Amino acid sequence: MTELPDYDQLPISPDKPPRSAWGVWGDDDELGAVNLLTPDRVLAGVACVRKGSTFPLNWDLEMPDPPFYGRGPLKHTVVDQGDGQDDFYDNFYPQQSSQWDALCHVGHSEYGYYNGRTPADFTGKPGAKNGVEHWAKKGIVGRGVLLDAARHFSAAGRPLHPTRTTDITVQDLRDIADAQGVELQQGDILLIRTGWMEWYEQTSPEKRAEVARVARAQTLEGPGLEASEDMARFLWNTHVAGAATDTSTFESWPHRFRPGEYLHMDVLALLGIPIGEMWFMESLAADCAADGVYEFLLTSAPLNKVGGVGSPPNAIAIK
Ligand code: UVW
Repeated sequence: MTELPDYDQLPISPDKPPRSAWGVWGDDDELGAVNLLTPDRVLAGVACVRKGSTFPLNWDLEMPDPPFYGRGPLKHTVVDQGDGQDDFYDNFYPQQSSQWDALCHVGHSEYGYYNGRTPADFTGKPGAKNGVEHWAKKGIVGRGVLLDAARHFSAAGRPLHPTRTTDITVQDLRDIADAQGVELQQGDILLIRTGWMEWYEQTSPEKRAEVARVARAQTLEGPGLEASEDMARFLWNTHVAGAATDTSTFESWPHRFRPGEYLHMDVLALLGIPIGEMWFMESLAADCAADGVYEFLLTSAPLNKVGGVGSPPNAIAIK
């Protein structure tokens, strides 16, 4: 197991930003917490495979529909080549549906992007920094753990409301893990289900159009992780290799785009922990509720695109 500094010992040297993990894996590192996916973590994931059930975690590529945050709808063309069919995509936003946010997605307002990169480094061409291809070339494989906040809060008689701002706190995560009888380990890939996607799938086209409108105006309300230093400390000290939710964002909505209150800055940019959004967890969560087992092998093969800012996770949970 890699020895890592505690959150309150960060940074590792005074020339790095406060509360940052910059330099922990080297000044040129572009993997961030994916470095924690060592062979022993792959084996820890494999040890969770007991019944051969598979749970793909990508949502439909066309969902949400309409898209959020100014991202465009995917255009898919099938071409008859005479001897068979080909197809191609236009207007493909890799962050429009299920996604990993790469380390070049969001920077800290004062200090910039993970390990001191700047937008000039994000050319999408050879030599680009912090792109998703680094995770693609390594492969994201390890033990996954689901914390089903939606079921937990419902059972407690206070269901999470899909269109109301609700912070899932560190204490909530600890309580859910305790209730589920699962313990987080260094290098885990953490999935948190709020039930937002279950709700979205049942809404009308009119409601979906309205949700997209308010998301664009940054006035969308919804549940998610509490954006706080406490949460950043928890994610770092747990030493997760990545964390994902089933919502259109990671933290609760609306965002407060300020350091210390915006996990994209504090977790992605400063700590180098991959953030996943809109992961499809419904079948997995139903199975976990049925058999009481919340750990699994998780594999994810992001797009191998130089300088990619995000990617469908192409993730599968295997139990
Ligand atoms: C938001 O938090 C707006 O989502 P994304 O990471 O997809 O930009």
